[in-house]
Amino acid sequence: MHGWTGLFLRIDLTKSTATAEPYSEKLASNFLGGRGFAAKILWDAVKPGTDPLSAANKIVFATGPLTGIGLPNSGKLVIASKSPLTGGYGDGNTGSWVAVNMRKAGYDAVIVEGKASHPAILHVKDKTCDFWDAKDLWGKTSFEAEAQLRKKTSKLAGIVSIGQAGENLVKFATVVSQDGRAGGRPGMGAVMGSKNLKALVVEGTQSIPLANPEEMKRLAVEGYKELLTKPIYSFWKRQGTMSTVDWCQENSCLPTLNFRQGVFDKAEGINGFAMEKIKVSNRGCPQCNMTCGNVVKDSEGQDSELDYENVVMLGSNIGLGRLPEVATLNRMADEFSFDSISLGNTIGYAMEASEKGLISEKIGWGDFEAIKTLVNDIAYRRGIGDILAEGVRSASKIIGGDSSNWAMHVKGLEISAYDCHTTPGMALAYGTSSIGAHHKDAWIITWEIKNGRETYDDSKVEYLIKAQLLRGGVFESMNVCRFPHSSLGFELEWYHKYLRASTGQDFSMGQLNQISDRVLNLIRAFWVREYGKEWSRDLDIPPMRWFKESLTDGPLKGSALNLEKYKVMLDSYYRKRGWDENGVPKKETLDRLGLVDVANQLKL
Ligand code: PTT
Ligand code: SF4
Repeated sequence: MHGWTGLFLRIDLTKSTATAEPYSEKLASNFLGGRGFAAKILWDAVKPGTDPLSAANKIVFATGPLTGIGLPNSGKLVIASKSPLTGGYGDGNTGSWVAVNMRKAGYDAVIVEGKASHPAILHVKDKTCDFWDAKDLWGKTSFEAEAQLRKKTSKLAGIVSIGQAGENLVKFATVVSQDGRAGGRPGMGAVMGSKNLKALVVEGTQSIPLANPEEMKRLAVEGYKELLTKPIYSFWKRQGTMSTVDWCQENSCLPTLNFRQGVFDKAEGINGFAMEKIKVSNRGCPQCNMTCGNVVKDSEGQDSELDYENVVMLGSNIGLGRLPEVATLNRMADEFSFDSISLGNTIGYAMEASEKGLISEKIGWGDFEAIKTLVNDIAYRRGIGDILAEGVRSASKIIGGDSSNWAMHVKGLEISAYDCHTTPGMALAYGTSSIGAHHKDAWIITWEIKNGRETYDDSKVEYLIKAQLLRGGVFESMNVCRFPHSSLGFELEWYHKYLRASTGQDFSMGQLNQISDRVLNLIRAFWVREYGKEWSRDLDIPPMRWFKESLTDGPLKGSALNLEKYKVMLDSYYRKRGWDENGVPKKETLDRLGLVDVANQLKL
């Protein structure tokens, strides 16, 4: 095989064993890599009904045929598992040297199962594998853990780790690397914690088998040069994703006070230009020349790496308009290994519950000291923090009142940073995303606003499906960062050339879309299998706040989504995907994609 190493590394933490397992060329060409591999491995190996925090669950660290090759933005790692937050398929895609080193160690994925008897570090170095004792690191932040481990390894070693949120099984704990990259929103950090796995360290020194290494070298250099010519490149280096704050403010979709307002009176205090005033450097994922991580000095004088989502969810959504304080919360999220989006969303929920007298704790909007205390309480599961550590879906069931209407999640995953009171297409993207409410599969909101935000027509459904196939399947499975294409306009043709030089095969767009369709249908089947009798099309409907309570401020004050029209769009979406009226893939759809065994398991 070229392009793929042809090996997975299976780790059993209970038995402290490591086994290299060859996989077939058919698997590679049917699922490509990254998310495709992860979905297939989890479907096959995780028994239906498995407790996500039990030894029986698996966590997969996966790469693809373009990962780690030294072409633009190829240092990305998929981290996937059955999610303790949602109960369905969960994954995230983070930048990490683990991705590059894993390929250089000769593996395309590391599959971890079982549970270590005491806190452990998994260390993979080319063909050797050790289990290090982690008792000195347990209880430390992810930054401290990585710094300590770095002393024992080479400078270029890849390290991903968890902080106290992961150890204490906070359901939205994520996995952190390089003091500011984080991946696995739906609780992948808690899965690591449940396995007593503090960190994964990978060192690799071999070369990745490529069909045409010389051609790849040439194309990689050309690709990096091409990115420099893109008109938006220099502004991107200045602000990265932070320019989205102003765009959302101008378009009434900035999450504010738990997704109520769409605009924030202190937006200028947290926007890209405010960030530039306190910025000290750029950071980024391996093998990237776009380095979109904005490092600033936070209110405690420490470095914090900012992106749009983090700033808004820990800023406007909780009423905080002072960027250095937002940056402190962002750094705390990374240290504890919280997913910052779910953290900000959950704090917003708690503030509203406090305001409405549903909880006795006093947590005022924008009250920085109270927020810091709450963040610590969630990390250590103290008092109300213990309830909030379960995520807003579970918390709303305990806290009650009408709070399930404004617990802002889909399928248990907290909504990321776009208010959809006035964007039905983006609401549908959240409703049908493959991990719960995340924008990674389809960020169609800018297109939607440009092309008529008020409509519920089929063109939106078609555009959404196209975006999901490209972003959620193709990019996640080739496994490279999508920003060169989605944000700078780096043409898709480059990826065809890269795939050819890597694998020796020509993948047409049609073939890539078919792989993507297969992967996304398999993920859908995973949800249906895990939810069983609880599965319902209602799970594809965003929270009632967007339908029943209109925007409370800004030029679009008074606007809300129409539930009946949303449901018509959802029906159309199902038909176009080849799913039945409950959103379950039809037998003929699965058969067409070569997923006959999946249809059989679902008893279709
Ligand atoms: C991603 C999600 C996002 S999406 C952001 S900001 W974004 C938040 N970042 C967090 C963080 O930081 N620290 C933290 N403790 N929690 C965080 N949670 C949130 O996680 C990220 C970039 C970004 S920045 C985006 S959109 C793109 N996402 C990609 C993707 O999903 N796939 C892909 N092939 N390429 C992508 N490129 C971009 O990568 P999750 P990262 Mg992230 C600090 O992980 O679980 O997918 O959630 O990985 O290395 O930080 O890069 O405006
Ligand atoms: Fe990472 Fe940003 Fe570069 Fe993408 S553009 S690889 S997210 S630093």
